[in-house]
Amino acid sequence: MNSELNAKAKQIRVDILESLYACQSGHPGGSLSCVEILLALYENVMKYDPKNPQMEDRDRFVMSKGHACPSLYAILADKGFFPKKDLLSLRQADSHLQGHPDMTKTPGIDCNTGSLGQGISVAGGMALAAKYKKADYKVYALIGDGEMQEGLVWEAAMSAAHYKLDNFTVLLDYNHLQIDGSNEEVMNIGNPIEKFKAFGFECIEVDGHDIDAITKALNQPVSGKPKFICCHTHKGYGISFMQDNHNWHGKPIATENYEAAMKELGVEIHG
Ligand SMILES: Cc1ncc(C[n+]2csc(CCOP(=O)(O)OP(=O)(O)O)c2C)c(N)n1
Ligand SMILES: [Mg+2]
Repeated sequence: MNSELNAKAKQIRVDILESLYACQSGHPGGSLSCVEILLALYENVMKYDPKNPQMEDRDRFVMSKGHACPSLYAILADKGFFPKKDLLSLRQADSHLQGHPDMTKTPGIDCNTGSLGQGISVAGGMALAAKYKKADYKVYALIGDGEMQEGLVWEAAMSAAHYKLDNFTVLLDYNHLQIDGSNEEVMNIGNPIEKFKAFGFECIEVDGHDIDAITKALNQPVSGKPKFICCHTHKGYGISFMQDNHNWHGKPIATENYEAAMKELGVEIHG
């Protein structure tokens, strides 16, 4: 594994927790579970220009599980879309970094999301638009497993296969937990791979915390079909007391928890 990118993943986790601690709200669990997925996309695969966020032929990323945007904000700041200090204004009324992604405010955001199920649908539309325009950009959407309970996800999947969107990749953050329990308890989603396969996708399964494996899956060529990458992850990954614990889906981080988390990430806190 690439040790430089693993070090970056750790730094992104520090940035996420600092921004969430500063605003005393937001979603730690789902933000921490998708760090490696976003790093594979933004470090290894996607075409974009932080100095020209609207570049016509950029690849598009849609954070369909919009509540996990602190991880996307941390990566966009790291890539230079906006200053890193902005991360500490997360969720403030006058900040461009709102609790859910807003394309009218934040450089590098291509779609407003937050209402689960909508992002993947818009992303499919963007991929279809690229086909009509004969543009060669690609579209990537990240969905949550709880999000798969939304009917819209399946309308998007059906149409992506119908229109043979081989420029469209759906990544699943398969952490088995949603807002107040496991998927199995709340609403069993069954086998996501079998489902997306049945809907006409090319399906690949990877360790969702292995940046190289995710990158390889993203780069695997497909023709005439959309791609589905099932990323096996842990909610709250990287912080022992948050990991695999749905109680950390969305809650303020108390000072003792923040200090313990920073210690686990090897960061000394002063003052
Ligand atoms: C349509 C809709 N219903 C409910 C919510 C509230 N909500 C926010 S996150 C969440 C759970 C999502 O779980 P999952 O997709 O598994 O996300 P992750 O585990 O990656 O955080 C819910 C129900 C919402 N944002 N949108
Ligand atoms: Mg989940």
